[in-house]
Amino acid sequence: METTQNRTAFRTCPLCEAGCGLEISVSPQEQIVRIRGDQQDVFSHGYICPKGSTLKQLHEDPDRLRRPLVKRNGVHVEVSWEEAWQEVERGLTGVIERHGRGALGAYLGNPNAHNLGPQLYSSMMLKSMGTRNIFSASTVDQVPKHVAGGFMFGTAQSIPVPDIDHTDYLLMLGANPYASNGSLCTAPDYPGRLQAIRARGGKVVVVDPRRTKTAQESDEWIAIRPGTDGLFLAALIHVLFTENLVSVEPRIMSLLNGLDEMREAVRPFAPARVAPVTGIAVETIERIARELAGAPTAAVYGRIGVNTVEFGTTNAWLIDAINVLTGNIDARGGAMFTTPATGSATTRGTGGSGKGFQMGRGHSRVSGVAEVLGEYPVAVMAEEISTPGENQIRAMITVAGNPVVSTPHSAQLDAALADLEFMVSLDIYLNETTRHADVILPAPSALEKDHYDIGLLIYAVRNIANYSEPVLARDAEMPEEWETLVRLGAILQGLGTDVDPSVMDEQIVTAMVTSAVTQSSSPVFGRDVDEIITALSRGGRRGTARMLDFLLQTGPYGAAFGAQPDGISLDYLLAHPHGVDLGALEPRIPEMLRTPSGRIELSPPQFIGDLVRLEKSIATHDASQMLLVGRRELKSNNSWMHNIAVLTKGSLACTAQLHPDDAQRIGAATGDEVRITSRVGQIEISVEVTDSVTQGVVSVPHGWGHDMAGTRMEVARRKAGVNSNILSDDKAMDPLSGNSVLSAIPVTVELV
Ligand SMILES: Nc1nc2c(c(=O)[nH]1)N[C@H]1C(S)=C(S)[C@@H](COP(=O)(O)OP(=O)(O)OC[C@H]3O[C@@H](n4cnc5c(=O)[nH]c(N)nc54)[C@H](O)[C@@H]3O)O[C@H]1N2
Ligand SMILES: Nc1nc2c(c(=O)[nH]1)N[C@H]1C(S)=C(S)[C@@H](COP(=O)(O)OP(=O)(O)OC[C@H]3O[C@@H](n4cnc5c(=O)[nH]c(N)nc54)[C@H](O)[C@@H]3O)O[C@H]1N2
Ligand code: SF4
Ligand SMILES: [Mo]
Repeated sequence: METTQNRTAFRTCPLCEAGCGLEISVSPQEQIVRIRGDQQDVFSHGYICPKGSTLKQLHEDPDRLRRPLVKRNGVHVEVSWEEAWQEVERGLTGVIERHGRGALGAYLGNPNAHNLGPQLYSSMMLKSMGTRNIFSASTVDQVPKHVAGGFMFGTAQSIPVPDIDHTDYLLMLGANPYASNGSLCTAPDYPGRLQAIRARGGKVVVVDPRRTKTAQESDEWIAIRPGTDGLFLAALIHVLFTENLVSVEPRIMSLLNGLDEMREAVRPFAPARVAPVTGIAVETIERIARELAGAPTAAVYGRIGVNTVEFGTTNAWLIDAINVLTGNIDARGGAMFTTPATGSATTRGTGGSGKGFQMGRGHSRVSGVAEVLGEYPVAVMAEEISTPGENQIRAMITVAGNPVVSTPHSAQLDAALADLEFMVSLDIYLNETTRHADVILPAPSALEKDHYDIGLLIYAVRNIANYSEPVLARDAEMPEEWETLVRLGAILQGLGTDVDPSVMDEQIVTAMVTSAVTQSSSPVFGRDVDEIITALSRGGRRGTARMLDFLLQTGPYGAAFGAQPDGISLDYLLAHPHGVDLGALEPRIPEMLRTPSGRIELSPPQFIGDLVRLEKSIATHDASQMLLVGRRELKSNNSWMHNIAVLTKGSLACTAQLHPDDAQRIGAATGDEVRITSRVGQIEISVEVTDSVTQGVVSVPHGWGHDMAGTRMEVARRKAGVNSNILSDDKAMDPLSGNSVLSAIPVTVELV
C-alpha cells in the first residue's frame, strides 16, 4: 500500500557554524514540505534563523547545478559525468606534463568546513596534487586564531571558546552574532545565550565601529576606530598590571611562561596614549579592565573584525592573554577548550606537551610569504598564477569557493583565473569564480548528503555529537562529494578516469586503521586491523559514514570497537537523531597542552616583537582618513546564497553606510551614488546614511557583485550589488599569519 503520510527527517543545518537542528517534513513524492527548527535538538532546542528553512529553496533552485558543465567555445554546456572526467584528466595531466606538479594550485572555500565529504577526503586530493600552491578561505578569515592559539597552547586547534552559557561578563570585539550566529564559538541561538547572560545578572560589552544589533542588545557598546583593537587590548593589559589586577589561578600560574615579558611589553600602551587613536576614553579603558578583573567569571572573545586586520594575530593573542591574566582561561565561565567527540589535535597523542605549532615551512614563490596550516595566504594566489617562472600556477582546482568575490583585489584575481591553461571547480553554481572553469563538477544538494560538523564542533560551547543521514536520495548519476574528490585524487596520481572510488576508499581506511593500531596513545593500539575494518564496514558502510565512525569510536568518548561498552559510535548517533549532549566544557589544562615546554606560552617572542609595530601605529594615526569596514546580514551568507529569492527580497541591500557627518561633508544623502576608491580599486555604490556607523567609517558588505558575464544565477543577477573586495588590498596582510586585511581599509568617498 502506498503511503500518503509525510515523513519527518532530522538534519543539522550546514549553512553556518551554529549547526541548528532542523525538522524536515517530506512528502511521499519526496518533496520537501516544510523545514523548521528541531525542538528536540540537544543543542539548538528548536532555534533556527531565516536561512535554515531555505535548504528547500536551495535544493529546488533551477540554477543549482545537477550535471557537469564543460566550457566549449567560451560557453558552459552540460555533459555526462564520463565526458567531464575525460576533460579533467586531459586538462590536469596536460599541465602536469608540460609544467610539472608545481604548476598545480588549489583553493578551498568556506563550505568545506560545513561538509563532511571534503572534511574527510579533501586532504587525499590535495596530497595527490603534489604541489605547495594550496590556498583557502582560512587566510581571509580565522588563521590568526590558529596562529595565536598554536603558539600559546601548542596546536592550530588550540583555540579557546568563550563559555557564554556560564560567564558573568562577556567582552566581545569585532563579532556580530545577531547576524552571523557566531564563529569559532559554535553556539546555536547565540542571541538567546547572550540574553541569558544579562538575564542572570551578567554583563555583555560589545566593541565595534558599528552599532550592530548585537551592540544594541548588549549592556554597553564601545565604538572603536577600525583597526585599533590591538591598542585597546594592550592598554587593558597595561591597566591590569599597573593596578595590580592580574590574578592568574594558581593551577595556571604553575604552568605559565612569559608573565614578566608581558608586563614589560605592554608598558608603552598607557590608556592615555591609545585613547585618542582608538576613540575610547581613558576612563572607559580603565573601567573595562577593572570590570574584567572584578567579575566572578569573564570571557573576552574576538572574531572577524579583529582578525581580518593588520594586527589580526596580535589581537587574537592579546585577547587570550587577557583571559589568562584575569584568571579566566580554562575555567568555567571563562575561555575554555572543547573536547570534541571526533577528537582534535588537542585530544590526540600524549597529553601535556607536544611538538608545538609550526609555520613558515616554505615560502611563496613570488612574494616569499610564509606557509601557514600547509597553505599560502590567498592574497598571493593571483601573483602565483600571473608571474612567469618555474612553478607558476597554470591549472587550478577550486572546491566550494568563490575567491573572485571573497578575496582581496578581486579584479586582479579575476583576470589571473582567466589566464589559466586549465581550471576545474567542484561547486553547486556557475558563479563569478566557476565561470572561469573548463569543467564544473556539481555536488549533491545539502539534503542529499550526510552531515557531521567535525571541524566546527571542535569549537562548540558544549561537547556535542550529532550525525545526520541524507534526507533525500541522490540522482543515480550524481556521485557523493567524497567520491568526486577521490576520483580527482586518482586522476592527479596518474591513475586515469576509471578508478573506482570505493577501491581507493578501502585503501584510505586501511591506511588509517593500520596507522592507528601502531600508535600507543590510540584507543585501538595493538588491535587487529581486519577486525576493526570488518566492524567499520558492517552493513556495507563506506565513505564518509565509515570514516566518521572510526573517528567517533577512537575519539575521547569512543566505544573503541567494544573496548568501551558505554562509548559512542556512529550507530549510537544514528539512534539519537537529535544529537548527543556530552556535557558542558570542563577544564582541560594541562592535558590539552601541546607546547614543547608543556606550559602556556603567554609571550611568544614574535608576538611580543609585534608590539613594536603596534606602538608605531600610534604615530601614523590619521583621524581624517576614511576607513572601509564590512558587515554581515542575517539573510545573506558570504557570496553564495543570493540566488534564493526569499532571502534577498525586501530590505537586504548592498549599500555603503555612512555617518550623517561624513555624508554631509561630501554632500550625500541616502540613495545617492558615491564613488569609493582604495589603493587597488574603485566602486560606485548607493549610500545609506545612518548613525549606526561611527564617523570616519564607511561600511559595505562583502559577497556581492553578481552582474558578471557568463554566470548562471539569475535571481542574484537581478539584485547584483557591488563587490567590496574590488577595494581590499592584496598587499595588506597581517604579517604574523598572512591573513588578508579586509577591514579598516583606507579609502576616499566622494559623491558621483
Ligand atoms: N571584504 C570581506 N571579504 C570577506 C569577508 C569579509 O568579512 N569581508 N569574509 C571572509 C570569510 S570569513 C570567508 S569564510 C570567505 C568565504 O570565501 P569563499 O568560501 O571563497 O566564498 P563563499 O561565498 O563562501 O563561496 C562558497 C562557494 O561554495 C559553493 N558551495 C556552496 N555549497 C556547496 C557544497 O555543498 N559543495 C560544493 N562543492 N560547493 C558549494 C558556492 O556555490 C560558492 O561558490 O569570504 C571572506 N571574504
Ligand atoms: N548571516 C550570515 N552569517 C554568517 C556569515 C554570513 O556571511 N552571513 N558568514 C559566516 C562566516 S564565513 C564567518 S567567518 C562568520 C563571522 O562572524 P562574525 O565575526 O560575527 O562576523 P560579522 O558579523 O562580520 O561581525 C564582524 C564585526 O566586526 C566589526 N568590525 C569591523 N572592523 C572592526 C574593527 O577594526 N574592530 C572591531 N572591534 N570591530 C570591527 C564589523 O562592524 C562587524 O560588526 O559568520 C558566519 N555566519
Ligand atoms: S543560524 Fe546558521 S545553522 Fe542555524 S538555521 Fe541559521 S544558517 Fe542554519
Ligand atoms: Mo568565514
